[in-house]
Amino acid sequence: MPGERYFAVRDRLSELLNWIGGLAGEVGLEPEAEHPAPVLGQPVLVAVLGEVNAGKSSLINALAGAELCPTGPVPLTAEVRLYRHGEESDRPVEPLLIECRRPLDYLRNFDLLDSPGTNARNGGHAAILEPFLEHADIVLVTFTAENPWTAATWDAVSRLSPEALARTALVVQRIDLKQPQDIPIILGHMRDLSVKRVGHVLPIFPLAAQLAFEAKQTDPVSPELWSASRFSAFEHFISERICESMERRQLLHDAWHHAARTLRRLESLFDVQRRGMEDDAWFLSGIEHEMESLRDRSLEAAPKALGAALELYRGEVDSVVRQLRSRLGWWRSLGRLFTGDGSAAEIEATFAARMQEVATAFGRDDAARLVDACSDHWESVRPRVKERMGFDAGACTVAGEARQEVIDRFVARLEKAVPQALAGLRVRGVLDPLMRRRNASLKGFTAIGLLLAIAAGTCGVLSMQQPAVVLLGAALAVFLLAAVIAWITRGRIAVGYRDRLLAGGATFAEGLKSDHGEAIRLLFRDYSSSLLEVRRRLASEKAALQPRLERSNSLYIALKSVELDL
Ligand SMILES: Nc1nc2c(ncn2[C@@H]2O[C@H](COP(=O)(O)OP(=O)(O)OP(=O)(O)O)[C@@H](O)[C@H]2O)c(=O)[nH]1
Ligand SMILES: [Mg+2]
Repeated sequence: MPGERYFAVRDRLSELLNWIGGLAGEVGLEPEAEHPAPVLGQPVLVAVLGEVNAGKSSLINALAGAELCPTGPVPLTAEVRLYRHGEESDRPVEPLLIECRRPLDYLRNFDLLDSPGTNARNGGHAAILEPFLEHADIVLVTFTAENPWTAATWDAVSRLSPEALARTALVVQRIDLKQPQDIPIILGHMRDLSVKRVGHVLPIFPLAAQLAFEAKQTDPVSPELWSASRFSAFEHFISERICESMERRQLLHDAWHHAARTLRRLESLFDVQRRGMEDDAWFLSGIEHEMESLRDRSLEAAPKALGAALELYRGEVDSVVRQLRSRLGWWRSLGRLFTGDGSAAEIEATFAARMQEVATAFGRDDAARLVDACSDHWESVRPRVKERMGFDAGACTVAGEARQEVIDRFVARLEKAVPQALAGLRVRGVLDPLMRRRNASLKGFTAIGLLLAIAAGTCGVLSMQQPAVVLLGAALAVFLLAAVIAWITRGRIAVGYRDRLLAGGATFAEGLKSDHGEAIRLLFRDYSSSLLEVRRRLASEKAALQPRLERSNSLYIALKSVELDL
């Protein structure tokens, strides 16, 4: 196909323009109104004119290598026919102008314009032809070897503008009908006429289009027919015209510069985006740092916060000791001498349960306080993210609906620490020996008192008045002594137990300390996941930018390689 070199560069360039346009569209790069993308796909227009029956349609068929136009010895082409690529159709555009679409590859690059003869009866087509001749890339004026001096065609050549003439070549058709020695004479004659009509010699090609057509139909192309058609020099001329056409070259240069400018704009856009992302990452790490320092401050304040747990602990100790005191009352103690005493275990169990409650209550308050601090901080983060990155960072992951769950997790973590903290107090089994000793002495006194009372009763029955009174007095004295001892030991046991428990307060708080710290860390880990959406966005922006940068780099390299072919 003539002009293959030009079409190859054009196609490569138009492919690159498409890719660059696609990338620009993807990243929302606005097209510059003052620099519209040049249209490269415009096919080369070859217009053919000449006398009726000169072989114009045959010339077009030979160029396309396909039977596009009807040909024959009688006048056949009655209107201007523009052959273009597309689904097969013949559409009258105006009277005497038909647009003929054919699905032929050759027509992707060439628009071929066939015309009725310059001397055809209906001369109306001349006006239709004129604008095409002015804009055609190549104008081919066809003569026959039998009669190359036809006046109507030479008149048409004379009427061409200087611009059109610069793109015009003369074709002497059916050269196969002439003897080789006649050809130089015909050409000489043509040259003289050209000088006479247009002031200079136009390019002249003697050829036999029908033979060229036939040669192209054979596979492989028949060298005898091809050489006899003398089409080779003619197609070479068309190629040169296309490749050297100033307009076409300018179009390629414009397209190349357009592509290069769009790539430069893309690169600077990517550069701005990259720097924006770096700033965003810096901004994000600033917020992470704020979260970490809030966590560290909370960890530093943790011992002070545990002071509140200590207060609760003391309150609970007082209440447990009160319960112990009431259990050690005289009558209740006396009653248990006969039923058995499980008070020590019960009090210890109560104490353990109360400590669990202490941990729960403290955990709830402390977690609520920390969640509020996080929530306040997040409310200061959200507008900053919106302003800097242009989207809403969403809700705080430890506040709102998640609040209760976060508090429960915090509390559960502290509650888990209670058995360990209690074990550290070493108060288990402390009460039991004291209670046993007290009960044993109370039992002894009660037994002696009862024996004395029984003896007094016996003496009374035996009418031994005096000893009965003495024994009863002794029994009462023993009971009184037992009551005094019960009262004293109750106070001692209660005070001793209280002191022991109070002394363990710090140990209890210490036992909670590491789990409390861990609970704070976990709460802040949950809080830091509030930034997940922001991190995800930034990561996806980065991930999208990298392949775009690579695409733009490879497009730049491809564009550079096309520059060498321009
Ligand atoms: N010997 C010979 N005959 C040719 C050649 N090319 C065309 N012809 C014949 O010339 C006659 C006219 O050819 P067309 O291509 O129809 O000519 P045209 O200029 O399109 O004719 P109109 O459309 O009627 O004006 C036909 O009979 C062709 O067979 C050629 O290279 N050699
Ligand atoms: Mg014709």
